[in-house]
Amino acid sequence: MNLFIVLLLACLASNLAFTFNSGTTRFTRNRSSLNMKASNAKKVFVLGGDGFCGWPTSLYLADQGHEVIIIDNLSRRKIDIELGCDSLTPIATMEERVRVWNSLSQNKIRFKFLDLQLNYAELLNFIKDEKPDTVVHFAEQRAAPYSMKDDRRKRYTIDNNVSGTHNLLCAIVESGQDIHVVHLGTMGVYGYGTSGGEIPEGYLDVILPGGRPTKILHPAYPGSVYHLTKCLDALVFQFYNKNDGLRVTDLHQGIVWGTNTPQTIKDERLINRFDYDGDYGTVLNRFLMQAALNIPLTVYGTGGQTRAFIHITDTARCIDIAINNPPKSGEKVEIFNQVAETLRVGELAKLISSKTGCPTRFLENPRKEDAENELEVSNKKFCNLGLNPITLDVGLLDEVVNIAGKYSNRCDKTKVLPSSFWNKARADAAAKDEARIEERK
Ligand code: NAD
Ligand code: USQ
Repeated sequence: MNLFIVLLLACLASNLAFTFNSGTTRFTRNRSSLNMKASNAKKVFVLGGDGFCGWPTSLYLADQGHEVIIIDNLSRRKIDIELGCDSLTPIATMEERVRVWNSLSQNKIRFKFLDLQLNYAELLNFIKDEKPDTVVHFAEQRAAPYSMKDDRRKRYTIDNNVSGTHNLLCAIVESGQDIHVVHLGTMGVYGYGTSGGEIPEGYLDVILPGGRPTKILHPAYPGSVYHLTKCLDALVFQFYNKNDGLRVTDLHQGIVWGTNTPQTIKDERLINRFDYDGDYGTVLNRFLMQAALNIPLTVYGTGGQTRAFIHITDTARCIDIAINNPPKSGEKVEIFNQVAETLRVGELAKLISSKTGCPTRFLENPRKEDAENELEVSNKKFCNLGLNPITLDVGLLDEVVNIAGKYSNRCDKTKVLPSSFWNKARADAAAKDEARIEERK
């Protein structure tokens, strides 16, 4: 009887503690879902866990009870040095991040410095020793503008991304273990609305000549060398799935926005990366940072480009859902569209401008891309598995503006305009761009 009362009190206390922590932001989850997840706990490698998506995802997965080991070669930090730029937020060293998290949480994480492209033998041995259930693969050069900067960066992006992905699959086969791979792909593998109508999740039902119905991988329409690497990855997955029965989930993610998550706000030393420069900054976070600093919003071309978006908190949730719902043995590569909504770049600028009073500046587009496009994307699979995606919310936009304002002294304004051009014609057009000439005065 006494034992029963003790257990009852313990349950009540844990629920009360959670109620106290929740209710302040829409990021929070209920306790029963946390307990449910803990019973599914897996050993997870997070490749690229020092990056913008990988770091908050690692913390979220640890909070869900998974055993997390981050693998990263810190190349993104080296590229910051190479570009003479830095995250707007002051990110701690990897050692410090891990130390702080482990001092705050019972769900410890570990870090291993390893280059996926260059250290194949070490990767294989680590997989053999640690025997992960799941490998989440974020570890690629992910900026389209950086991948188009020059021949050196084009070659680096192909070598790093395609070889890294291939090494991972090769090592899993060689280890003889049944490991589920969760890979971050991109909406850009489909092009943006080029096949007409709603973009399905990975596969298309088609009728081949002769009236034969079949299912094919959606045609690839990469718009940069970076996006090309994701199309090549997709073929690598198809091959290893067919040949070796590897279980793979490929997540075609839209543009991620936001900075903080419920885990990264626990301590300033856990803060997430915030890229704002012309190469690595993505459109919505850039506009929010520009609004905070009253830098005219940099709309490329007409602003008629429509893209898919997802908040960083949902990135982490989606990965957890994917980990907990692996394809069964013998099933084909699972493909999810990891997006919350689609938005037009010019409309985003208009919204932020009307909210903050920051003017908009239309720049000659540095990219070779359609000036206007419609985009409709299916995200049914994640929604059916319980995702209730965060959509553009003024409160969350404000939060990003506030963070950008707080660290505005760290902004190097000379890094804001685009400095990578898709081809010579785009570079020449930009050179003549009145707005850029004015900027140089
Ligand atoms: P990021 O550059 O911030 O993080 C990538 C991480 O991978 C970095 O920490 C880097 O050091 C590491 N890395 C790169 N090459 C490596 C290698 N050879 N060995 C070990 N580590 C390596 O990028 P991100 O924004 O966090 O994106 C993560 C993944 O998600 C990428 O694959 C990207 O293509 C995909 N994605 C990102 C977005 C977005 O908006 N950020 C949208 C869709 C898809
Ligand atoms: N754009 C502007 N102004 C800017 C920056 C961008 O108008 O200051 C426009 C671009 O021309 C483009 C769109 O906004 O039409 C999106 O550009 P982006 O830099 O935000 O996104 P992108 O280059 O597509 O790449 C990002 C991530 C990449 C991910 C991809 C998802 O860097 O890793 O794969 O989003 S998606 O776009 O859905 O393919």
